[in-house]
Amino acid sequence: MNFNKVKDKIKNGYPKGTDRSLSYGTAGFRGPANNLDWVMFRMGLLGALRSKHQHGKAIGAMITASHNPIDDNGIKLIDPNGEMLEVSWESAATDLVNAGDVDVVNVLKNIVAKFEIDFSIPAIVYLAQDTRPSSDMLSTAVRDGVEAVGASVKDFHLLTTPQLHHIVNAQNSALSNSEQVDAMSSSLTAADASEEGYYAKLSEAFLGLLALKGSSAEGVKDEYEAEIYVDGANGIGAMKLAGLRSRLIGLDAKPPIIRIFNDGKDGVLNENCGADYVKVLQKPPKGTPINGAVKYAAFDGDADRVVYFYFDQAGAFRLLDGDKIATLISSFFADLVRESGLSLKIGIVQTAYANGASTRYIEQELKVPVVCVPTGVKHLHHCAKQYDIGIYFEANGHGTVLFSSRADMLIQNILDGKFFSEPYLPLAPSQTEESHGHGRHRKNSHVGFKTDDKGDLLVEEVVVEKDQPECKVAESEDNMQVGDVPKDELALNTEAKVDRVEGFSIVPKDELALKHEAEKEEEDEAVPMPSVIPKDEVALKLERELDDAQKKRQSSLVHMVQSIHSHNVEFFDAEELTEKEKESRTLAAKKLQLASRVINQTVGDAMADLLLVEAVLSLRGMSIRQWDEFYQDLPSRQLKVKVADRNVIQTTDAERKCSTPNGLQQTIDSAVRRYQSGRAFVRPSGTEDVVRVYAEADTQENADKLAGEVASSVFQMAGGVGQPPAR
Ligand code: G16
Repeated sequence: MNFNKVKDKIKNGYPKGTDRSLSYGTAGFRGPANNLDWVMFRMGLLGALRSKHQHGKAIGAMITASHNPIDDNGIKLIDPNGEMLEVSWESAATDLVNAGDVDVVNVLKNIVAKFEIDFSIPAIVYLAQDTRPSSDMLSTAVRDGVEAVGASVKDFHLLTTPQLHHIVNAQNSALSNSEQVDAMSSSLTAADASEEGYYAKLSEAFLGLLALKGSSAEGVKDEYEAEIYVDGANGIGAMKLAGLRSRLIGLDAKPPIIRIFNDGKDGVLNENCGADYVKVLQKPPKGTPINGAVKYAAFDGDADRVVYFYFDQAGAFRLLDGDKIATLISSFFADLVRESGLSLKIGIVQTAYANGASTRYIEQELKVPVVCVPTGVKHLHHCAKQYDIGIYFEANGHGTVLFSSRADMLIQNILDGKFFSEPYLPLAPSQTEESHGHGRHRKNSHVGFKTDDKGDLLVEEVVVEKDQPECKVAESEDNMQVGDVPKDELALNTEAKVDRVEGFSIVPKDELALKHEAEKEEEDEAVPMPSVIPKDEVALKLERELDDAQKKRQSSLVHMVQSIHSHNVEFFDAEELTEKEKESRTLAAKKLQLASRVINQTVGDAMADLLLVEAVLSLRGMSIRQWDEFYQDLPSRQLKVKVADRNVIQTTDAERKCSTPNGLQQTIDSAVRRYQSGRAFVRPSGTEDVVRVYAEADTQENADKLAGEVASSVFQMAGGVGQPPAR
């Protein structure tokens, strides 16, 4: 381990640029671009170490500040499976960035020791950047960091953030041959690990899905608007969407007409445009072409978020944010799961920003469970992995859908003509706490049943994932149901069928006892008196053993039936289905599989999400207005407050309450009580130097007033700087 080059580069190119303490925020390091080169250099070092730690697999480094103004920049590191950097490495990143210049090498050595890194392993970092003017220079700094520890760089230059996530995942997946990086990537090949591979994957699946659109039922009008205007935020998303659009040429499918505005030709990145602007200010972006357009979407600066909007008949702006996208997608998947006859557990993950009306709609109308976690895709993503189909969306439009390997397998079974449920029936995920590293982590496992060759019932525990951050899942059993087969009927039906299943090979008690008795009698005859075990004792022992065995079997059966309840598994034989039923289950499975391929399962992706939403609307013949009618948003308002140190605000309960500064939460509570349907919370941003305030209430006026009151309290009690917020 020779770090001389590192020392030299720090001294002659990348001295530390601040005494302020920085931390790996919601999505990496972010700040004014003119003081970030040294951070980038250090992240290049860390990316190389992470790659060595991951046995030389590619690590991604994306230079972007996403929704932030053009003069900011930042870096997001990407793990080998295409997901965000593992949380346990975030603290290593923070330590490395906060070290004084002379301490950097020591911190590197500590990281090598702590994570037991074999420094001799070759490493590679995949680099990409958004369109910011500072991105070229900062990308060079990352490269210098990577190369200073002898690792190599593959530079993809301009990409959207989700494209780089996809490429990293595809590359590592393809390289791992038989050893899967994870289920979602199992079908990816080396050809997928490129920008072209990304377009090919998305467009093939999207066109395949559109081709399954049936003719509308008689009397049902197809209301789908096949034309959409997309605000590219004057960023990378505009450029890459044009690339994707050129591949959307279908023979059997009619792809939508995509028109791009704010394409960067004459506007400034994120200035009065983009998904964040549209969502936070609840107004259309600058340059929205009103004439003739009926449906719009807006991307953010690195194209990992999308929101929709339109103008109603009175010309009023209507926003369909991440919550609305989540409801559209969930209802689509819930329908398909029902139609496919599969027992797949669907769940939705939201944050405190989710509009109260959306949560109510999902729980009460769609009957899908909702979990609330802190802001940041890393939290939502991990939580969504608990489901067979885990859907997560932040209200700001950042989200995706994750399919478990079990879901992939069951869907494929139907496509292979296997309509019956697998004999393997996992129970709801059980979580056991264990002490690990810096705190409490959860080991996530399924307890399941399967049958062996002889049909004997076996119980097994399958560990799904280790080191998962805490994520509470709603316990309500009713909420867990996707299909609606009455529980009792199903239980009875299942019990009856289970009775018929081979595997309960217990020899009836009496027969065994008799057999034993007979043997003993034979022995008694052969072996005279003294060593004979008294007959009654043997019988009792056998009885006890049989009782135990039977109890175990019974409790397995009870477990199995409970499992069936919670997963709504149907036991049926293929012969019991009519050809029509088989056809409709196959069609649903096809749609599920194609939808799982349209979506980018590594991270929220504006382009992939846009295609999925368009596919859902098209298959359903649904207009944006009809989608908007799912539920009415409660009016809401978001504000930002500048304070001297935003970290004086500490939060709890998935950021819905603040624990410091003292008394702030009580002040918020008493303000909330004064408004009908009032709700409000505050939290420090992880991407900007501000405290964010969110409020909702029965009317827009009340939501605005409540937000204003809360913002004033933050300003007064948390060390506001500059102009106090207007009330
Ligand atoms: C990032 C994260 C999102 C988060 C957003 C705002 O998005 O990926 O999960 O919602 O920042 O975070 P905060 O409120 O902490 O500033 P992006 O699109 O900016 O990378």
